[in-house]
Amino acid sequence: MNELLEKLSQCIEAGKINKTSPFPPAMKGMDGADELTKQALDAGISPDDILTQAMIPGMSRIGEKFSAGKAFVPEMLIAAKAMTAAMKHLKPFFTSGQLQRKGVFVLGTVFGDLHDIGKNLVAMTIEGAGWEVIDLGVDVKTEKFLQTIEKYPNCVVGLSALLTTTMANMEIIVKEIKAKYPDKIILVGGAPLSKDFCEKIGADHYSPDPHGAVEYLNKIAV
Ligand code: B1M
Repeated sequence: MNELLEKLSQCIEAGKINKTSPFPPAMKGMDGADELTKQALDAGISPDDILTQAMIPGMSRIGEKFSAGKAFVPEMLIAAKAMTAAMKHLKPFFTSGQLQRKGVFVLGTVFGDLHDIGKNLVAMTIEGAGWEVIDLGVDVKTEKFLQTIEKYPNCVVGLSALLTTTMANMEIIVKEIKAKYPDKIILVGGAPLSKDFCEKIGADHYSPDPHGAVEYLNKIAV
């Protein structure tokens, strides 16, 4: 792989945002994701190669480590920040249509539930995997999901719940979405959930972590 792309991929994985960022200490003073993405574009490397050969693999590696318990929330957050710094340079190519997203993922924490740390990690990881993420936030009512699906008819929906009490609200949302859009794919997650619960409420997939969500989305992306 091109040396610049190799370095950029390492910066995303390690959470090296830019030259002045102090983390990780071993990369102090070195160019980070911000500078390297700009350099890659200036060197004539296509935005698509930068995204698919450097950024997404870097984010994917940290996601795999997180899934395996070899990386933790702060490392995921800082990797996502490095990804955002790189993504800033690619935004104009998405806007112009030169770069295509894999799809639209509409995500929210179900109504009655205010927990968003895990949901935000899922959002960042999925965005880092090349999807457009519409994050509806927390305490999201069924109506809001339905309105957003109307706006993005081909989207995949993601629901997060952290409380045993709000798992019941997740079931309401899934049932109402499926009643109106029987083919809509719904992915669910959150600490108290299980595969059995996912099947019971009629959702399509349960993932215990962001990486599993990305793996599933990549499988279903057309
Ligand atoms: Co809350 N809380 N909390 N809380 N809170 C828990 C969840 C709890 C287990 C604590 C406990 O009692 N031990 C407990 C739930 C018990 C239960 O129902 N089984 C609890 C409770 C009871 C409450 C309140 C009711 C407390 C009260 O007021 N009496 C209250 C409810 C408020 C509400 O939501 N209506 C409440 C409030 C809060 C705070 C606001 C103070 C704060 C939330 C801040 C925020 O999110 N902005 C908070 C916190 C921080 C927690 C704990 C400590 C940490 C949750 C967290 O962020 N984990 C939590 C106890 C614990 O987990 N140790 C607790 C880290 C995060 C990375 O993991 O969210 O599981 P997680 O997300 C993971 C996976 O689940 C998965 O990927 C993420 C990354 O691996 N995932 C998905 C999540 N969503 C996904 C979606 C997917 C796929 C994967 O696809 C769509």
